[in-house]
Amino acid sequence: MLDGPSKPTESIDTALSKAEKRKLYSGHLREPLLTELGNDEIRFSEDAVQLLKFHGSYQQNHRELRKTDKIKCWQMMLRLRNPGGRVPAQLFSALDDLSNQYGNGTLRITTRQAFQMHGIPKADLKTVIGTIIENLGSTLAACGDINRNVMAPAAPFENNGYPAARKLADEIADLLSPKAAEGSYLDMWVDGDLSYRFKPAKPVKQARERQFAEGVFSGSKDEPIYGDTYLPRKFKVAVTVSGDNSVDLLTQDIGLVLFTNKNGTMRGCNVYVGGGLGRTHNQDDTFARIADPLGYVEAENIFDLLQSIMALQRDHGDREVRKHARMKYLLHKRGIEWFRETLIKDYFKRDIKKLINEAPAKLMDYLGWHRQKPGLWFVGLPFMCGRLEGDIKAGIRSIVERYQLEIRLTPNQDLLLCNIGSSQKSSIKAELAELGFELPAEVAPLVRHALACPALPTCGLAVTESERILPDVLERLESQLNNLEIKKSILVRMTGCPNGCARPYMAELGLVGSGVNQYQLWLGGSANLQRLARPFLQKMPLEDLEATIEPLLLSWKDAGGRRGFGEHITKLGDATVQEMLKVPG
Ligand code: SRM
Ligand code: SF4
Repeated sequence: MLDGPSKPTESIDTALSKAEKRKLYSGHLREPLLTELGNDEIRFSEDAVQLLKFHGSYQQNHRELRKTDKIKCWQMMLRLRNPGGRVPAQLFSALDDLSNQYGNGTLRITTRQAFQMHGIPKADLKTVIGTIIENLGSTLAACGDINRNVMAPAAPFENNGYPAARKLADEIADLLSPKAAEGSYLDMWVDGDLSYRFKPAKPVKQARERQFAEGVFSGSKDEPIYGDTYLPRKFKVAVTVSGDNSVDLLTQDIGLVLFTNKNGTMRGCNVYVGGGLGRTHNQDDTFARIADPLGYVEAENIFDLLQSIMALQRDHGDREVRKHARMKYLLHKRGIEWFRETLIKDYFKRDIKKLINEAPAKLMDYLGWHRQKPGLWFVGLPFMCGRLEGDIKAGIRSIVERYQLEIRLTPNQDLLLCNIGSSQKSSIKAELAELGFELPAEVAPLVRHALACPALPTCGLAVTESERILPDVLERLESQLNNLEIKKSILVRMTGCPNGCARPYMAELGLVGSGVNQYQLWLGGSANLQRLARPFLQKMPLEDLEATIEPLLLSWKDAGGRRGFGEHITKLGDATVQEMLKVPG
């Protein structure tokens, strides 16, 4: 057994919120979860549910099943952490089996490059998480008030800084991994088998030792960087290379753009802080926000910088009102100058340089065939809303197993098959064609970049549909564009509520659930994800979509040129757009 439950190091503070007390008195995310895991109840208590999130699982009450089956409706959603979206062949086979045997038979690629599975009964949770750990996977810190899955470009390119970005994402995942909670995690799911403990590389290990340094140290010997109450809220980091915005960099708590030396090692990073999208309808003090530029930091200081930023948010983030607890609200309230000064003075204790020039950002998706390096290929396969099921899931598994391929998941909810030898290429091509992936790069343009969150029936926060109706919405928009003879495409994203899981506020056309079959209409994001969209209608019935946007589409067409839809909206100006939106009466 590793790091048993220890007494909280902080004094008992009756002013602490319920959420904070739960963390503080849990023995590092252990109780009452561990006890309840062993009982025969079909569901966990609210206290256990909140801790369960840090272990990568959500308790869900299936929104349709609960009308007919009061027992089976209680099920667990499981989320893995796959830094940079990497899933080894062995893990994929295990996940496929687990989803078939214990889950609802599907696997779902998330917008942060991880796999989720749904429908797992409480009684099977230990078997499922234990099997994931035994097969090179982890669900630790996939959810909860802690650093989440670290994103990085999924493409396995061997040049242009991509290997360094992937390496940095892996290292950050280890760097910001909890210490004592890892003990609780292994105790709970693999009976304390320490052989599954994560093994950070030497530089990460050394940086973790600096978590005890003045400023960064939380005061808790058990959890030096997080402290016994962990972070005020979830925390998200992404890494990319200059010009590649596959990771939606500006929506992250910390976004890093990595630059390399001539030999391909990291030279340093441009750093952005304070992005985040979650909001609540009719509460203007909650909002989507894109990150501010913080500056450029040399490679040797990147780990310390990340630990410093996290410690600053740990100490200054709002722990009273969870709706205001993300780091973006700290940036909004105190400003980037205060943030930079406080960071340098109290935590980082070094200078931060000015940003260096970056190539123009592009939303990369890597669909189709690409040369990985001489003699090796990878192929990007499109998946609608990231859902793998039925024959396609079985077919992908068979290919992955027989050719021992590595999978990489993209933030666009697509899947890359990597490490394909030149001699294997034609047979894999033929097998993929049989599965229906004949020309994987030739996806209808609207479908190619569209995203939707799961929403109904699994998400407890969904107000209305998203994933289940996205195909229909795209078909309708496609035929409208065809009818209007518009040859260009639009970046469409949809969610079943304002939390923003499919990052709709960055889209050129965002649909955000605001009532049953009703959506807030967001317009004006950019195709390369550099600008926030703006809300124009609060409750647009979905059936009115085409009629509502038609005047805008026509004016876009009339304007001609190469300008994207989001760009056109911005050029028109909000007042004109508002006037042009035709609300069917
Ligand atoms: Fe999310 C909560 C699904 C990415 C913002 N998100 C949820 C929950 C767990 C619902 C709940 O709390 O009960 C959803 C589970 C639905 C289900 O049935 O599976 C859920 N979020 C997802 C996923 C699976 C959507 C997808 O289509 O892939 C994504 C999992 C990513 C991962 O692998 O870690 C997912 N969620 C995001 C993103 C996008 C991102 O991270 O790049 C955001 C917006 C960015 C951000 O964090 O600001 C996002 N999810 C939220 C929020 C609002 C957070 C906030 O700051 O207000 C919630 C609600 C909450 O935390 O209280 C939420
Ligand atoms: Fe659920 Fe809302 Fe996230 Fe969609 S955006 S998965 S409805 S929390």
